[in-house]
Amino acid sequence: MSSSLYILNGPNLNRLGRREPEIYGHTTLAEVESMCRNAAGTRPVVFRQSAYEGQLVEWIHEAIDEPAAAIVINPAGLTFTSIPILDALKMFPGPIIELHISNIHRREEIYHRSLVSRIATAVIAGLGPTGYRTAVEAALQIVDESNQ
Ligand code: DHK
Repeated sequence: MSSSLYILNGPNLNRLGRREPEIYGHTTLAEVESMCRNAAGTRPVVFRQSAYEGQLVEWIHEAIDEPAAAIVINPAGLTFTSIPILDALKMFPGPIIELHISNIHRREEIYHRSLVSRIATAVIAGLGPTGYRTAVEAALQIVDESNQ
């Protein structure tokens, strides 16, 4: 079985669909997960969400140890504050796609400095929930190209 694609989501993303729909849209996290699994095709997907920094760190360690093929991560508010998430991602050998539903650079200044961008292979921001599909496709393309 091919190695998994980890898709990790941070705080408040469990409320997608009900949370500031003018920013994040009406798509629920369950619908996002379904979109990601469809985009991944036969590639196994681990799709998780947590409000807790340590849980996200432990899932990144799981991806490191598997090893997973790639990580797509929307750290949400932890993007801008979490050294532990950055440090964990530094240990992951595969591609890391940082994803934000909104264009964080067009929002309040507090959302402008991502710690995760210091290690991410690529950053996708502002495509709305469909950005997840783009992130999955990009991650798997990088994986496929590296295996050629
Ligand atoms: C989601 C959040 O919860 C915010 O804290 C980020 C990100 C933006 C998003 O656009 O997906 O700043």
